[in-house]
Amino acid sequence: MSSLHVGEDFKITSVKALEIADSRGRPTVKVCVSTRMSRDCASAPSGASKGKYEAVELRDGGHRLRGYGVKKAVFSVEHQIAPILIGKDVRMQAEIDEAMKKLDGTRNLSKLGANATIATSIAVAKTAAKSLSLPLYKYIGGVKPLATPVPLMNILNGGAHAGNELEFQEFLIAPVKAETFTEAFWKGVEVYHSLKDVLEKEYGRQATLVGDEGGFAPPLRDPHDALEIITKAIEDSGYKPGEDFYLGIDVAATQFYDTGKKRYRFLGREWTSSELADYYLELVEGFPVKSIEDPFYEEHYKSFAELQEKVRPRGVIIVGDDLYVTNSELLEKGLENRSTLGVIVKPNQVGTLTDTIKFIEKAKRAGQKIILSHRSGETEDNYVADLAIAFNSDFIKAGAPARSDRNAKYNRVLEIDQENKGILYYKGVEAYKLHI
Ligand code: 2PG
Ligand code: MG
Repeated sequence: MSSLHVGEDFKITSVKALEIADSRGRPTVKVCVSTRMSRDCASAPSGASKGKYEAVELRDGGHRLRGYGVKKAVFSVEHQIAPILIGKDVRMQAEIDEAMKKLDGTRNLSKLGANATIATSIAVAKTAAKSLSLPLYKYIGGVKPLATPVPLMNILNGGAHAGNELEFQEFLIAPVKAETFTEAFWKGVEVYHSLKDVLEKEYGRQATLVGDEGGFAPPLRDPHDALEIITKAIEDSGYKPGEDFYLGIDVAATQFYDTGKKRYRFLGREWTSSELADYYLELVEGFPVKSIEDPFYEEHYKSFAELQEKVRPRGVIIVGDDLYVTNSELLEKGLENRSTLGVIVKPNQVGTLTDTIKFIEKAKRAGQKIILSHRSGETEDNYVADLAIAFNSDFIKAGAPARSDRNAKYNRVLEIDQENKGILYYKGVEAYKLHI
């Protein structure tokens, strides 16, 4: 075959889009990219507690599907993006992503929709990987992948993800003591089931109903109670909290911040940020909580920094999610302020794979811990797992080890772990080791 023909094999021949349903029963965009030899697809997830500065998820509005339809985004893909991508080499990821951004022309991808661009961008990467007969993590990570991340499993749901009274959005367990990801994951599963038993015993069967991310959504209000019951579940499984398992919290504090009053509405009263900071200190003293995500309103870089400084001696990582929305410029601001020691990475917050990579590289250079994350509204797509491996990320956050939209991600890491037996080491406790 002449080299001309080889080039032809990598040319994009079609870009198709489809409206599919996500885990919350809301429409989302699926995109399939084809070359002469291969074809692969990706779909966009969707958040419930979205950051103010996230790239825009294009929704149709109007009456159909309560305004959540994504026909406009499907149109963007098929009639605006496809014409500029067809004929391009599918391996030219950066060029393709740049072309989509230029076509959109806005800072937040509000014309084409970040749901349209992220699904296209990831589908391009998957198709390129397939055309080279490589798994996605190897195509993106090259020979780099060395380790498996610690799963941050959200086993108790609150906030915007559940119908209970808990203001804090997520209570996470991290099985740090294990030889492999596989071993760690199954330890997490054991605790998930013990938690179900404890909840049923203490609050009745209703307490075992689950939230958007597959974690239980019991009728609790106070985060102390949530952490206590999780600690009990860990002990009931025969493990030691603080040794076998660390804990984490995603407060998603913007969700209960009153911007007019400049106060947090929490536990039935109004709180200042310094009162809330004291509350966090109590929690890290009372429980082996080693990560706190979005403890304050999404623009309060200084409050994040003050808390990070206070909890650092205990090895606690303050994590920016809504604070950064996977945006390199906002990360810069956080780095200047020393706001965090960890970042959440959600490709759909920024809209392209290339910008996601830029964000990860920048965060890594600055010594930040990397947490590849799903969204609360998910699909069966598992690309975040491949990204977590490709970038040697410290953690993967994909909800509870239950519901297939969540386990699609963990199962993919299990698969990669099995395929690379003895090659990928499990980060475990090392994931929490601070380098800055
Ligand atoms: C978060 C995420 C995922 P959402 O806040 O970290 O757990 O939630 O997708 O609703 O923003
Ligand atoms: Mg979050």
